[in-house]
Amino acid sequence: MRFRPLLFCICLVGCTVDQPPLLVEDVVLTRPIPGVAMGAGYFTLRNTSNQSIRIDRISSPDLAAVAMHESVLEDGIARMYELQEIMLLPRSAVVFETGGKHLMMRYLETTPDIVTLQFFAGPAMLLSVQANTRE
Ligand SMILES: [Cu+2]
Repeated sequence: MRFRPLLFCICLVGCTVDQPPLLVEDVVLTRPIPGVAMGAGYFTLRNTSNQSIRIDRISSPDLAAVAMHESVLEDGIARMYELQEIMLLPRSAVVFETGGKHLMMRYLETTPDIVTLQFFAGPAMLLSVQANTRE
């Protein structure tokens, strides 16, 4: 019982010193377009480690469905493809932005003000972030 506060302090120090290898920055989640209940997600994913990171699924408990897409121009026509995975090379970043890679988000009946996004590599959740939805 006497040693518990000390152990707690050690844990706190350890947690703050360790920088997570995967970061997400500048998250923008658009609210649903009327009639289709779809929104888009944009952000920068940053791998701060010396190893590659593969993300094969992004999910959310606050949304009906989430998919990773990429927009491409083919013969002047914009098309979207679903991405099966995102590979982040060591110490690199991948940007999800308008006209490129993006998240397609299918909303539930009510639009949440805050959405949690969970990034997975197989069964392992690498990162969980919360962001506000906006027009
Ligand atoms: Cu899309």
